[in-house]
Amino acid sequence: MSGYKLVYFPIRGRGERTRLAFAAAKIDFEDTRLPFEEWAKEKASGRPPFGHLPYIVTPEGKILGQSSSITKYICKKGGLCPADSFDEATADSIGDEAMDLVEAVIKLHFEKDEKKKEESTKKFFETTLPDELKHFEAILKSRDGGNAFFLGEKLTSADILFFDFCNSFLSKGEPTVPEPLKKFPLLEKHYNRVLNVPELNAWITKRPKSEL
Ligand SMILES: N[C@@H](CCC(=O)N[C@@H](CS)C(=O)NCC(=O)O)C(=O)O
Repeated sequence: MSGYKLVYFPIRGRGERTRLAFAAAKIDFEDTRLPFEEWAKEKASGRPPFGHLPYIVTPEGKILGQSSSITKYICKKGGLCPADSFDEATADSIGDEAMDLVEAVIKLHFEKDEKKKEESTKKFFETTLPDELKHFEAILKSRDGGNAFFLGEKLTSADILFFDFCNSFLSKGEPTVPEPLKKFPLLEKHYNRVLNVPELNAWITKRPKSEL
């Protein structure tokens, strides 16, 4: 064990992106899956930064919260960050946009008003998501004609965060190309490219199954 620990609930949710980063970075970690009934006690301990999960504990005992920041930190540790600072910021911008989509899907999932949920879900899948995917495909195409990762030959946090949105939130964790991606051939190929990174594929095959 490397001494890293991830603390999250027993779901993919906002924690899976970091689990994928650990796998891609080839860094072992303790995958602590806190039962929901134990959350109140954990929150009261004051350990979770900002009072949420996930967080990681480093081998030195330092604690870091916010899933995107943790994911980028682990990618950096694993050499999965672009060396050029503009490329790094570009990777961040792709990851942030993907996380905006995750938050939109989570909001739809928890919408209590059934009529509003139905209308908003329709609008998201018919308009918002295809518009967004068009942008992601254009960005992908701008490097190596779209035949590599977002920032070129090397996998970065941008690929992991975008893949996690598609896999976890559109394909419900199944290793299949999500329907909305099928109209975007370069994104479809990118999905399979990330899925077939051996370390990611091994993790996805062995990880515990959960609905969310
Ligand atoms: N932006 C934060 C959001 C964290 C968040 O809302 N976590 C949820 C679980 S996915 C949580 O801890 N909920 C329980 C609570 O806030 O009391 C991140 O991405 O880490």
